[in-house]
Amino acid sequence: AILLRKNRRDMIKGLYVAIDVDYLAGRDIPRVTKEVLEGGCRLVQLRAKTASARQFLSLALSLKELCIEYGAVFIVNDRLDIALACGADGLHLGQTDLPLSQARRLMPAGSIIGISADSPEDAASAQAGDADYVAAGAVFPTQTKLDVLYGGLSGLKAIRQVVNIPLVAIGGINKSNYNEALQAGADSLCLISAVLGAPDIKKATSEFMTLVEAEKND
Ligand code: TZP
Ligand code: MG
Repeated sequence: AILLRKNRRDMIKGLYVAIDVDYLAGRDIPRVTKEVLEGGCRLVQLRAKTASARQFLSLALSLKELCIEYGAVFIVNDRLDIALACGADGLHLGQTDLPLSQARRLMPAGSIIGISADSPEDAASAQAGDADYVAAGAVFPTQTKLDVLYGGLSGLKAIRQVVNIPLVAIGGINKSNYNEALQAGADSLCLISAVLGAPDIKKATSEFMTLVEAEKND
């Protein structure tokens, strides 16, 4: 699980796809993940809000295996126990999940820990607490997470002002607006529906990879 390849913060850039088990209800999750990896994404999160621990772990083990095969970073959402049990590269926590300090203490050295920030204050304290990245959203209106706070592009910019660790933009990002999130200072774009809702997931992933790459070389 320990990432020796390079600085763990350098891996939080470009396309980040969250494999949302509820969004994908009934679909073959490892198969969908393989398409995302085939499309070139190298940063993957597993979100399973309603799965049992057993179901979550079983999926996490499969996805971790696939990510190893493709050289991708694998992050588990919410659950430190599942992250540890599957040997994930990292853990993503929200403001009501385990505190960052406890997660840092319990995850293996070198693990990635990302924090969702609802405000510049949250973001600054995540950075002060040694988070590896901060996620800000929802940057655009989204149907995927109904209880999410809407920070908008202005919320993203306000958070960019106070942190220098990698910044992940999330929420409603698609082909027509991704550029605004990058312009606002996001290092990485975390997508669910724009990729997983596409008729051809591999193709949608590779198109986003191309867009994000092109932006970096500007
Ligand atoms: N957190 C903030 S918005 C969001 C999450 C998990 C949903 C993102 O999904 P989509 O489909 O990319 O808007
Ligand atoms: Mg959470």
